[in-house]
Amino acid sequence: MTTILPQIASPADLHRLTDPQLTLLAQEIRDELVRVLSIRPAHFASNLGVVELAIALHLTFDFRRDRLIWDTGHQIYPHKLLTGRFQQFESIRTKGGLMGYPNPHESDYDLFMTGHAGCSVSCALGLKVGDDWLDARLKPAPLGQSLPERHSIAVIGDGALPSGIVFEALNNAGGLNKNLLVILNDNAMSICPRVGALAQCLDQARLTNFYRDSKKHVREVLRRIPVLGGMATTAIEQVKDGLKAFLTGGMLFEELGFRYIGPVDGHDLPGLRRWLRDVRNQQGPILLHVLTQKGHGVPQASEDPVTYHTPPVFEKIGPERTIISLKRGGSRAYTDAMSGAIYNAMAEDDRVAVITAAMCQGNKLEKVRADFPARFFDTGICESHAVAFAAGLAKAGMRPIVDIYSTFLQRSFDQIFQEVTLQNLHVVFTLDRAGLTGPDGPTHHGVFDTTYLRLFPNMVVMAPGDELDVAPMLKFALAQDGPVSMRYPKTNLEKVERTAAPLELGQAEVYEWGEDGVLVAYGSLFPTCVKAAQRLREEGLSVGVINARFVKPLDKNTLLKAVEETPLVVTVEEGTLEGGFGSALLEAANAAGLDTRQIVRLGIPDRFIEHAERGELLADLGLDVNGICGAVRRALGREVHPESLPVQ
Ligand SMILES: Cc1ncc(C[n+]2csc(CCOP(=O)(O)OP(=O)(O)O)c2C)c(N)n1
Repeated sequence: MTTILPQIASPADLHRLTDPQLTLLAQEIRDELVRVLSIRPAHFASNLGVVELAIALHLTFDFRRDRLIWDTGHQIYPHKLLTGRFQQFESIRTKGGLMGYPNPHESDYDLFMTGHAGCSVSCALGLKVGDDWLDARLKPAPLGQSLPERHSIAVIGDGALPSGIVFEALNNAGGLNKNLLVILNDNAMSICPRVGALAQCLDQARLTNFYRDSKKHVREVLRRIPVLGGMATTAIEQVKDGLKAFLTGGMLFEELGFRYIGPVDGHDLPGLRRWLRDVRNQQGPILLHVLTQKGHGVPQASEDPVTYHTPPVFEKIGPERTIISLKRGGSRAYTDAMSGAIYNAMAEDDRVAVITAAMCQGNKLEKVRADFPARFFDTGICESHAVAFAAGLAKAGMRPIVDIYSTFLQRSFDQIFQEVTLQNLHVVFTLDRAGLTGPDGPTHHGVFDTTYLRLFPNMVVMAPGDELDVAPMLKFALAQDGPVSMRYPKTNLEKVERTAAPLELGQAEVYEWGEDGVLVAYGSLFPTCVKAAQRLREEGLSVGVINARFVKPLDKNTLLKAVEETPLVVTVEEGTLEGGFGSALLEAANAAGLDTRQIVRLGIPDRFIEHAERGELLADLGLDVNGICGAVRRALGREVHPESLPVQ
């Protein structure tokens, strides 16, 4: 029975609760997470792990004034439940409902809309510097009184910690010597097991025996240090912290100018509150190392945090929150086709290597990792490094495939420019989740890549029209000389029955010509266009379909012929209209001196797209069969009465 959680309208209500009630509240939050996430796939294990931390933070600080940034934002559910959103929680990640990430439109307690990892320390530092400056400048304190300080806190996971930007921020913060609190939420996991040397450094603190021994050892050493008053006490405290950092793997942070405190137990609520009260009053940048367990409180989730990072819907039972079974879907997605193609390419050619930036599971590369461990590289959440590293591999003569989600590849824009395309190196980019990613929303939709990749000279930019194009396209990409990219959507595989034309550089595949117009699909919406053309034919309109395959180089012969010879050309893409495929055709037609008025572009408009199921979003944006047919009818002046339309 949930009794306490419904009474928490804001964090202020937490102060009325006794310690046992707070413990009960933590349980109720976990029960609510299990209840809602059993019917709706969402971030699960990460949220179960930060329940006590969220409660302790809201009890210690006042985030109406103080600042709190949850890095990435995927672990923000307990925070949402404590900041007045319990009643709407069931709507999370559905159209019109709560977002699965922080959202300032939902609550003043969410400062930034985020979903990409690594920026929390930078933002928290910026807030701290800005608040200090403006508070001092705009609100001079009356004589004898000082304004309470606004605290600024970043909570960052050990998976996000190795991102380059985090170290840029730590370095900056250590230099500025501001009162910034960074809480390292160390659950020993990214989505997959964490990787790299920093992981080993943090493991040092985790090794139970060592940790226990070192704590005993530290306590012993510290006990012998005499307690003095005033300045001397502070100096000795710092020596103590330094010693502890050395023994527990926190030296790195001390070197960067942070006072390292911890590791402390992230599930001991009273203990956590004591630590937070303590660090609240300290000066200078502090790193509080908190150990948590991903999936805490749900046995299956803590035993298998990879599966339970974002599990499919599941059945649950009883007070122990035992999960009976997961309901996995049977359909194959584009990601499966691509990871299979990557596997085959690696089996055929031992120069082929694959690089993922912490998304082995998302990219379904587990089998590749198991069978080709020497050519599988997980860089951690370090997309910029991943791309420059791939450039190095390519220069050495390897055939690197950079397998990164479209939205996350944005991090490496400059490395794509300088290290890859400027050098004309043969790096293959496979962009997963390109297009509308559904319930994750604006932070994760991969809608900009066509635009930002077609900017660069030397780059081949292409997209499979359907399942039949995926494997041949990867083969084709690996046979090229310079940089090549291909994008594919977050959806189940679709197939247009045909004998697919062989792939040739810069050549579109003409599926069928039409007298009244042609739909030119770039990528994922090719099967939808085929269905739309079919329906229009049933209405008496002869509309053809072209599977464009390439935006760069663009198939000018075929596409400009369509512009010249048919009354209407409709470009269809699951990407932004600004500088996308349709723009490329307009540019080419204009350069050829053609009349461009009969070109209609369908795609994502110039605004950020909210969260909802991909199908719902496509329909809202006129990118489903109805929407495409409607656009053709409108352009040809053949409006049909809505009642006469067949039901889709
Ligand atoms: C730039 C970027 N790359 C990849 C991701 C995908 N991603 C989301 S959460 C996550 C793991 C984060 O691990 P950690 O920070 O330790 O948090 P935990 O889930 O363990 O609490 C990853 C890789 C992302 N959100 N942003």
